[in-house]
Amino acid sequence: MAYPKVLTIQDISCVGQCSLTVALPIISACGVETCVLPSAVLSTHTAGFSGYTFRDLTEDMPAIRQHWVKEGIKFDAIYTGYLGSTKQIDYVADIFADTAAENCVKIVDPAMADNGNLYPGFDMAFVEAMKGLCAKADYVLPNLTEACFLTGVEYKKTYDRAYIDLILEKLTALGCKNVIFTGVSYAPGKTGIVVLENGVYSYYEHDFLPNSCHGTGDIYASAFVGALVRGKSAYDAAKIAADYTVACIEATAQEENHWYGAKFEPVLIKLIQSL
Ligand code: PXL
Repeated sequence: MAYPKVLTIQDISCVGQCSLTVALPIISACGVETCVLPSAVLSTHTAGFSGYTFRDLTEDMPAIRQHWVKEGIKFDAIYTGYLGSTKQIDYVADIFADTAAENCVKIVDPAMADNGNLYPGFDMAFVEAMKGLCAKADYVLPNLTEACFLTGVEYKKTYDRAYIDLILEKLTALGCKNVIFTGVSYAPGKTGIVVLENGVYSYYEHDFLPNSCHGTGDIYASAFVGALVRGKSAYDAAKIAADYTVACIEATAQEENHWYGAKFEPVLIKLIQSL
């Protein structure tokens, strides 16, 4: 892909350094044309702010898709993040079906949960619908909580390789083709990414940073998508995205007032140089 065209579908949280305000600059910085479909507009993200506004854009999605079909617009990659409603998942499936170029890579981040809990506003009906979308993707990028909700495996804070293998087996049974499993820790002070590609397991381990901040899942997924469409292997893209996310967290350390997101902009150059 000389100059790939990527579509990313997720919300705009106007303030909060997550979803589209992270995905658009990061994927663009990877040298890739980045098209967006906002699933909702919120005044802030929902993790830690209260009283945020939420404008659901579900009913705009079919007309947007139809216009793209009429214009003959196709995407080389489609990456979905936070989706605002169960119905949106059906509409995203229509977008997959109608706007994917030949060999389009579909990446689904089932952004719906963290730290053992669903985000506000999500329920098990959403989880059920998300299972179907994951089965349509080439790559899914769950964290441990999301993987547990998708598979019905109990969420645990301490675990071993057998526990992760069980989750991977169940994700594969759901129809997930390749899994980029984030935040998997096998040793104190360490965390990492499990990559299951074509049934082959690999693991990239790095230091665990205690000052983890909100929005790093979106930073990670965006950097992974950018690196993947730039031709990196899934493992290399997973590693590049992990190193970049660590740099973002380090750039945000010692900033008590910056709890709502990670300062990803000053270290974008590191991501660009790693491509
Ligand atoms: O980072 C995931 C995310 C995206 N969008 C919104 C969110 C969250 C996580 O809480 O609230 C609106």
